[in-house]
Amino acid sequence: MQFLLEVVDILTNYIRKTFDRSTKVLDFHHPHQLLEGMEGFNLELSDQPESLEQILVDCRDTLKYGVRTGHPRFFNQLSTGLDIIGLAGEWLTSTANTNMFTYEIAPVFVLMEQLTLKKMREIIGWPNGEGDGLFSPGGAISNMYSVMIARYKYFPEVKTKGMSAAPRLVLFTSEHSHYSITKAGAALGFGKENGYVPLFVNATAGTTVYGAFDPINDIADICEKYNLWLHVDGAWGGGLLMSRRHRHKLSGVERANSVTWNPHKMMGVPLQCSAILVREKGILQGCNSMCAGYLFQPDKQYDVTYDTGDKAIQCGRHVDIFKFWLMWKAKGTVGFEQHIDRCLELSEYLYNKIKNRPGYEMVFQGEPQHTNVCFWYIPPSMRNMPDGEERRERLHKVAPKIKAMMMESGTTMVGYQPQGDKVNFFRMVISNHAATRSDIDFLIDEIERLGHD
Ligand code: ABU
Repeated sequence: MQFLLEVVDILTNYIRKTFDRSTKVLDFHHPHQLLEGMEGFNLELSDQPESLEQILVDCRDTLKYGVRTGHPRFFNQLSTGLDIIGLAGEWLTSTANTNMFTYEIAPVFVLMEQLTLKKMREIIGWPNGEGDGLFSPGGAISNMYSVMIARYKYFPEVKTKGMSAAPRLVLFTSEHSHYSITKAGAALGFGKENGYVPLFVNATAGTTVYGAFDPINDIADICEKYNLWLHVDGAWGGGLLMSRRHRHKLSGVERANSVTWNPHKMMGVPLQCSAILVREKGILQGCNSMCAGYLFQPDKQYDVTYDTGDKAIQCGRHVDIFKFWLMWKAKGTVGFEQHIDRCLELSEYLYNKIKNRPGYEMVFQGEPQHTNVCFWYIPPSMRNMPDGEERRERLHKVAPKIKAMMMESGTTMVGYQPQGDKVNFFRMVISNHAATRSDIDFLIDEIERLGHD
């Protein structure tokens, strides 16, 4: 008990400092430095047990050399923030240490999952919230589920006879969609050739880099005409369904056959929390069930339809639901709406602040649809350079250089990437409800401080 109390002390100190803006976002070290061992902190495993005092030091140092993703100035990822209720939910989940595969060992969590998924389906707009779903280990796996069940829907015999039971299949997705769609296609035997049979269309609601929303209704019209499975990847943008002001960006989502929606992104739920939601009831079970007799005995004393584990491609499944359910209880639907609206207002503030500011060029014209604000910072020495290859080459190096200095000084973090023919640019995203306008101002000052040549 004493040991646990000391761990709690370490954790609460960490949390307090995470929200203190005078604390750094990270204390960067290169991999070789951490591997060589820091003072009192050695990653090597030992044959002999270490003392509990050393274990406490290991806990403290693990946090010390990590990254504070809940810090109000951490803008690097789509999943940011440290929600205190969600965190309590995660602690409780670990304490319960159970598995989602059967009602037998996770009765309360299984019911919470069912009820929460139904609520999400109602918000999507499927009649009476009917349908199916699961929480999975991340958006990429949720997207993979959608491709699997689409294939099963049209060619169910693939489950027992293999891919030779289906023609050569092809799926459609946009250039800006998440790479997990093509990854799922590669893993599941889809190709890219003309002449293959079209089966599946992915529409992205909130692309990873630009935060763009595909026109779901237009795509749904084509899918209906050609009898194709429509999946909406709302891993990033799904959270906007909670907002009366912004949900129109997913207009038509109720026409999808399946939807990926990651509460661990825009809704601030601690990692991991990703749902695959399906309009047709029973198809997940049909596609994936193997009826393992040692686990899913049909003659248990309760209603075994609550043994939801056979719907999954995993066997053991982590309890991802409790923290989300607890946050929903604590905030109410209205609290999630406020969170989403606030993050979008902050990104609008950033966009308005930099769109005409000397030294900034926006990557795409017009207001961002999501919280993604994509821009180049042009250092003073480059501002009068003519367009051309030399400028492109120099500009390509600017964001990585500023980012490296940011990480080494530990003050803030923001992502960058190239996209298509565009050289490296910053992608600013906001999903952390601890961030304020002052943090946006800080980021701009910091880019200008570090980028001033
Ligand atoms: N699953 C996409 C996450 C990418 C990001 O956080 O930036």
